[in-house]
Amino acid sequence: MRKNIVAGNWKMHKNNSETVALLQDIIAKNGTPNCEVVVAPTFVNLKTAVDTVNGKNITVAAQNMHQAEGGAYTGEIAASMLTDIGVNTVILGHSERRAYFHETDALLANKVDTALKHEMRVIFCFGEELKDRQKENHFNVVEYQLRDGLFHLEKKDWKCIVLAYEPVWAIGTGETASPEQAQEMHQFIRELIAKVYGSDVADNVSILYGGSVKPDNAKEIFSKPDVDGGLIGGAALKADDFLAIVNAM
Ligand code: G2H
Repeated sequence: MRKNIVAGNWKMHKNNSETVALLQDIIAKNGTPNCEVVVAPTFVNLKTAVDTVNGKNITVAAQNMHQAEGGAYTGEIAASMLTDIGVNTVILGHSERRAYFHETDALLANKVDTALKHEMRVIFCFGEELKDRQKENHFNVVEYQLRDGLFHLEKKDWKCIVLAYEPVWAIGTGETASPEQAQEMHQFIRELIAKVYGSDVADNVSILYGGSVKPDNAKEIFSKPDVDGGLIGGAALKADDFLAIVNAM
């Protein structure tokens, strides 16, 4: 049975003391959620976050990592550095990484391989841009992102993969895909995975929706049968908003 997950992607927000304060607020107000709760602070605050949530049933994830094992890559972070501090989940392929840091599907396939080699779980993001949807090419775009980024994997690898469909036109814009648009795409993705890997893999992979999820729209989006949770940006930066979304699951 697949897992429900609500993950907060903090992007480049919150310094060290703010990270502790937000986590303590989340811990204090968190009840017994019906899903796994994940937070992804910035690299410099990951160790602090791991120590703060220790024993509190909150997973700490990284927002990115480098594909190499180590070496002369100034400014980068290796998988082994993450696992060494207790971070075993990594977000890869976020549209901001693709757009501003030129991350291609081929590069992401490499990063996925490195993460899996280190027995990490990958939250793999993908999604079409507005122009793709306007040309009604969104299913094709998503299919190719998945084929090029993930479909080289073996069936056994999929237990370490979580998918996050994030239509770029809905990210940080206040515009959200309608619950029907989210369901339509999530169903398409699950059927595609079933075709390539079989229904056992498709039925067990969690598919999160991301893009302007807020306390007031989360419940309806999460009520759709193929939406297994969310990747939350702006609304993950306040404990009350984030937990309202967690509790909508
Ligand atoms: C999409 C999402 C989190 P927001 O980037 O990954 O951000 O909820 O602010 O649109």
